[in-house]
Amino acid sequence: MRAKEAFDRTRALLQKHHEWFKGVLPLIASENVPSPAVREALTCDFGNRYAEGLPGERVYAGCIYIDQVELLAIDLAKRLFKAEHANVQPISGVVANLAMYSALSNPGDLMMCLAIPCGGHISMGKKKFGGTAGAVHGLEIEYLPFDERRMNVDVDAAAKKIRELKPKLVLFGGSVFLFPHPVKELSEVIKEAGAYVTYDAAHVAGLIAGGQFQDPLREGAEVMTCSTHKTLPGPQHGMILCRRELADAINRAVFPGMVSNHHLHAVAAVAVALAEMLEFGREYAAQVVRNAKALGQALHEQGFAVLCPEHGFTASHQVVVDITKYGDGGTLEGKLEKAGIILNRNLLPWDIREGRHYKNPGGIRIGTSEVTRLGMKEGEMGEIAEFLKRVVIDGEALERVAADVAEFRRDYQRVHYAFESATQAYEYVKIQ
Ligand code: DSN
Repeated sequence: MRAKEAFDRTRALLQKHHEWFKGVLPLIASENVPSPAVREALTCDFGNRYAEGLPGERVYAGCIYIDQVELLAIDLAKRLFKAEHANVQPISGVVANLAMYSALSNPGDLMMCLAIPCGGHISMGKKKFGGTAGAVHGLEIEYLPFDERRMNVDVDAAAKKIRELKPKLVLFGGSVFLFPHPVKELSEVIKEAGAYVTYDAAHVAGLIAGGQFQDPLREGAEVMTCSTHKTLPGPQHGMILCRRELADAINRAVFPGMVSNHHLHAVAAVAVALAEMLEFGREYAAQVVRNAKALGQALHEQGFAVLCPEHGFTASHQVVVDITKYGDGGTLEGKLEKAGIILNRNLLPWDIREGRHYKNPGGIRIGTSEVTRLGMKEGEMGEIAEFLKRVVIDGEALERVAADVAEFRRDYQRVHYAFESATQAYEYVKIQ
């Protein structure tokens, strides 16, 4: 392909993606749609600059406004999460975790966290699986015992294992995260064992900020890492909140440890998103959780095996469905995509034991953050459950469902819970 052709094709594909997303149901639990103001910040000139170091101590000129914006982002993060210290420089949640590992531990130390089939994230993984903690920082990993029926850490078994193994770090949180983790219940045990209490809030940061989930920093967590684009509806970026005494170690681990350029346009977008969360976060996060509970109930009534029915399905933005009666998560994910329903396959805690694999696992994971941002409420969750049933249970023609999904989506084109909505949620922005 000639250069100009490739140029035109790339730009056309970007526009096609935007058109496509106007007519689908975005249900991936780790994604969200940012406000137009966040998108505007992402296109600003900060993205072409360098600002190594902390505000006021840069080793580059040209940072007058960049410094002020980063200080605003830090201040907003501290206020929103009631944290003693915030570092807004990690460029992703994985980088935030890696910086935390590097600040608090040495290669060869032991960390306890969730196994990936139980909701752990790849950044917590063992070396033999290529996970960041093991393969990049050289941590030994032991799993926190997990109660599969409750989809949560088994407190008694975990306390016993922590006392026995005396890890250097215990990390709560993960990518399948239905219920608050027992930070309060285990903090003392962890500290007595000589370990740091840490918490990966990538998935639930927006719910924490909105006061609708647990509050890990008040429950004993000493460090909380997160990405800024899941329930927290900002740009793709990362952040670390921690106790004052750990601030220097965290700052040094981030720079010069992990980043040179910390994506200054994303820091600006984080500041905008955090300001919007201060204003609208409580209302938004409450609706996200109400929607997830309503979606769990509606799917259950449609005949789906939604996990944890006896616990109200969820207390977060996610529901997880055991889909094995109808096929595997990988195949169904593909079918649903053709019907305009975008979600992802997910391992269930018992999948590996039962011979399933991460590519074709037994579960699907569904998130309600993005559809909530588009203005959907409990009633619309019933309609989403019906669309899923038409594809998965009834086996209806995918094109027919896709057309109905697109029709349904016509009324949900603007981002809510934001200061202004000058453009539509998925409008392609041209600046040339
Ligand atoms: N693995 C991603 C997810 O939860 O979808 C997050 O990095």
